Amino acid sequence: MKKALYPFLLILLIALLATACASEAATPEAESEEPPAEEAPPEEAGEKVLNFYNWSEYIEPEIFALFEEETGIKVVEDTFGSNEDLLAKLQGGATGYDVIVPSDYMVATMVELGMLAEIDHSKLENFANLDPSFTDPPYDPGLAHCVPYFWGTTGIGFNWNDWEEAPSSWEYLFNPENATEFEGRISLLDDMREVLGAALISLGYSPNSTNEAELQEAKEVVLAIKPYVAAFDSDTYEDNLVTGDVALVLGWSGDVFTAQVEDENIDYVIPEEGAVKWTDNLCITADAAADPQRLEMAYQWIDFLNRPEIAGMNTNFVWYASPNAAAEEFIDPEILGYEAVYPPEEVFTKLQFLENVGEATELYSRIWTEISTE
Ligand code: N2P
Repeated sequence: MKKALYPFLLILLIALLATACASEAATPEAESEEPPAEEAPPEEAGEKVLNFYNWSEYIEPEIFALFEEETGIKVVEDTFGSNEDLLAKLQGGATGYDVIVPSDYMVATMVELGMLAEIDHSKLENFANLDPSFTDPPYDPGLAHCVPYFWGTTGIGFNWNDWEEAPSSWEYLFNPENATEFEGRISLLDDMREVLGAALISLGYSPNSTNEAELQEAKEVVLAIKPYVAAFDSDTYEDNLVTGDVALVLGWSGDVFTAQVEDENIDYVIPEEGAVKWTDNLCITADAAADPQRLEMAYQWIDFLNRPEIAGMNTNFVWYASPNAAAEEFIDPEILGYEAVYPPEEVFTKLQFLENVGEATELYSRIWTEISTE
């Protein structure tokens, strides 16, 4: 080998190593507070990449490989822990994400802000698989912008070792007398709308209240148990339930069930006063829609996720209910029969969506900051 080639080869080797490390950091399982996708690793010439911004632990990882095998498109996943984090990231200038997963009320906010593309249903072969009760939601009439991905509820996760009867009232979580017993072992979601929403419901108010006095009361409810709270955490509480580091949580249904798969003493209850239900949605960003190639890949990804067998496989992994009716035959009967995943009518009627509260969002943020700093 000629000496003159050495510097060139060295540079090539460094470049290859850098690319390998960078794509390692962007593997689907990697949960990261990494820079936004516009700073994603350089793509190899001709490589097709779709940037997916999803809730943490919210997809069966095998689906990435199946999609890539079939389409040649590599999905790079980055994760977030709350709708507010997602919004802040996009408002902070992240333009690289193609498909994102906001919940109901955040879809409405993002539509208002012009952040989402309109969806052409005729581009989605599997659109017809959706359960009709999901096709005209109040937050996105006629599903003009997004396609429902999963739905679930926000309730109380607990361990039967600590209870004779299920803690089926918000009292068990929010009454400081009960909370003292769980000092340092309570975990609440790191999510202002969910935490204040649950506190508001426990007081008999709407989780969408914009009344300052009611919100102040809700703040006091949360502050009263804060001394016993181990963490405000939306990403690792299910693992902490399994290790026993936390024992009483405000959590999302499927996350608690994935903990139950590890330890059958862990369980989930929707409190009798009612709770929040939510639908998370696959939406194409306005940025992606401006580029025909990105737009096409986004449709392919959303359609793939809506194939009955893929949607079924996804629910079997994450334990969240699927809005995809055709997926049912691929869902584990144990999950389908589980009332806490698919609540019966009398429970369902007590569930409420969080809504876009408009200008009151600032009030929520202020109160949330006061809770975290007090
Ligand atoms: C899964 C997160 C569920 C999202 N880890 C709740 N909207």
